Amino acid sequence: MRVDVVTIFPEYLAALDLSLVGKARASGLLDLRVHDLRAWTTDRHRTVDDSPLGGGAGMVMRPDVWGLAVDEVLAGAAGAGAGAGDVELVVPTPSGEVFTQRTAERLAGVPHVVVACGRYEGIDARVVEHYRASGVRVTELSLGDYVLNGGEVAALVVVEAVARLLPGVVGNPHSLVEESHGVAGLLEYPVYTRPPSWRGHDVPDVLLSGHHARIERWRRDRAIERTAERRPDLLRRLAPEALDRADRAALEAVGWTVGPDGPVPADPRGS
Ligand code: JBK
Repeated sequence: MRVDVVTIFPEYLAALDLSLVGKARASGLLDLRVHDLRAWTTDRHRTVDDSPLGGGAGMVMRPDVWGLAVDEVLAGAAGAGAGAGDVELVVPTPSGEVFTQRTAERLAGVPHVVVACGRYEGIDARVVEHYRASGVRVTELSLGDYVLNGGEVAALVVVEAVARLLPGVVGNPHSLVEESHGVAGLLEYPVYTRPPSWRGHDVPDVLLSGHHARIERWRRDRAIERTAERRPDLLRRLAPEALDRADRAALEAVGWTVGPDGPVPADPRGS
């Protein structure tokens, strides 16, 4: 898979030389290239922004500079054999759709991803409009409802989340299916290692019992409990068919019941 990141802070992406992503790059599974947007400026001051038309605070990134950059990055990969339908332009922005594990899974199947990192108040809206109109798939993504100074952190998040899904990047594919936000739609159960007693806190006995069916049940109960407490939004999305009798008992124990559309709080006055 090829990923191009365009930013005015290429050094920000240095973390992608490390760890699993660094290994994926070294082994050739991930062809990641980071570009300095200012390489496409044409003036002496290498200007990438201008004041917002219509007034208002801050600065907006210029469409002409972004157009030259994205054109060239798209052409570079097309020359390397990727077709126009194989590319997706990702633009991190607080007004984008929320980036989830489903987004990462989808992007892991795209041969070429270009991430355009905006700064200031964002990129002139015509850039997204132009590439969409020219047939490029464009996705505006948000990490969540908080303010960052630019898209670079989101680019790091997207590249890490996607790269670890590429075949051969994560050593044990089992660790890809059991984790939080996997197919089960539940948060992960709590995990423990040795020593079995630490500062007066003991590892739950069942985990030392060697009884695999009981361990599995205990873990699923804890996952249900945690999800109810921390992420009721995820719990509501579970399909009733996915919940067995023991799951329903675990839900009842934390004040939930299973309605025709899935789990809902048992107390009708509750949230
Ligand atoms: C935010 O992806 N984001 O969430 C993001 C990108 C650029 C600026 C931002 O404030 N939140």
